[in-house]
Amino acid sequence: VKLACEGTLAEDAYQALNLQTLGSRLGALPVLRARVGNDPGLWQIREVGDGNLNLVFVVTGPAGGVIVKQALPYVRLVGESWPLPLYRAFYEYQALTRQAARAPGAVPEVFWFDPDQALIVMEYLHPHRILRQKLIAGERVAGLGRFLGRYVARNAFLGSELAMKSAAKKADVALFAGNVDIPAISEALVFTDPYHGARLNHHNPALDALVAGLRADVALKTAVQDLFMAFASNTETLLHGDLHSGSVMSTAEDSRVIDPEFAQYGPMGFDLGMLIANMVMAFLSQPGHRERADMGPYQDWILSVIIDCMAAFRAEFTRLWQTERTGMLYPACLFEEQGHSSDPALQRLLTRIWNEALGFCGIEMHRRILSLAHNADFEAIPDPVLRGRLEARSLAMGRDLILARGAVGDAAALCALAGDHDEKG
Ligand code: SR1
Ligand code: MG
Repeated sequence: VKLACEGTLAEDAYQALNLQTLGSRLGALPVLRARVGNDPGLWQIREVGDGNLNLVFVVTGPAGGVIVKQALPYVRLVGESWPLPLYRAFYEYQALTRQAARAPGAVPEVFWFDPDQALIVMEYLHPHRILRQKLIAGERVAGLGRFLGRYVARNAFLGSELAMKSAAKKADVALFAGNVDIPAISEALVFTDPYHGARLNHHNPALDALVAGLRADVALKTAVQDLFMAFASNTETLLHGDLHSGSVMSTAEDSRVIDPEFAQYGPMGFDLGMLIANMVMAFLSQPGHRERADMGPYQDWILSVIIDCMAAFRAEFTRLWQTERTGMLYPACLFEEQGHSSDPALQRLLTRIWNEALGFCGIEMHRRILSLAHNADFEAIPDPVLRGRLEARSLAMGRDLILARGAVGDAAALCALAGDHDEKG
């Protein structure tokens, strides 16, 4: 499966690229020659992967730049003791092409895919930076909430049988069902490990008593498993699957979503919940990153992103419901064509998505503190005492969301709850 360009690498067997070999191995590829420059000797190559799994190279030269992303045969964060199949790059490529069609302009353009080398050449987003870094630095991004809400709504709706023909959607569910090992990471790290003493877990010792309480909380663990069952069994749409603030790149006014290698079919509320959780954790962690005088306005801006995101999600989902409901679900023949409004059905569906999103949000707020993969929002706070206090707030709010999310009616109520859990609140 190679895209609209000629050429191949000299060898078929997989080899991980490095700074020394990239130029000679990819130097003949027309896509790089056209977009970077004809002479690999003039290319500047940097490895910038700060995620947990892959190699990511920025390759620039006289003609411009590209990103070369290559999967490693193991989890980078852990090492070779945790093997991970290279075929995941195929699913990332498949997800990127679907998302580009469903939310035009929202993801980097893909120029080349090589399944043997598990390698994707894509658009170099510049001067974009990882959103999480911007949130830690206190930088604003215009239009962020609207962009994210629209991206999630379009992918949720257009990847489901609300819009897709059932045969095409079932074939795609079957295709993505081949991506076994990546969902297994979320199944363990998100839904299981935070709630028992799993081998790779780690947490701030200041949280020991709280953590013991959460792990002994049967009602909490049961509610998490209910949501896990929805995640594992409900194939209603194609998810990004890992939509945190490290999967968004932004300038002051432009954003893109990257890294859909965790793409799988799942419940519509999952991406929304992960995204909101990461914004809430950015909000709660602010006392670790700036002085009180600067903090209030910036925290208000973070909450406004959540409000804008949910407003845009609802508006775009509603617009698509009214104009692109071409699948087998909630068909016009049962509603509009009989003179019945489908709006109550839409509102009921949006309420269910919101409720599930809040539950997934609470779980993400736990797992980033309790299991293997933590986030820099908390980890970059040098004072372990302050960090522990803020992490404890995320654990408490996460528990509220998992167990009492029915009381959180909308984004404003969620933001009020975040305010209640805030250090200064
Ligand atoms: C072992 S991978 C750990 C985490 O990194 C990814 O970004 C996902 O969030 C995953 O859970
Ligand atoms: Mg990632």
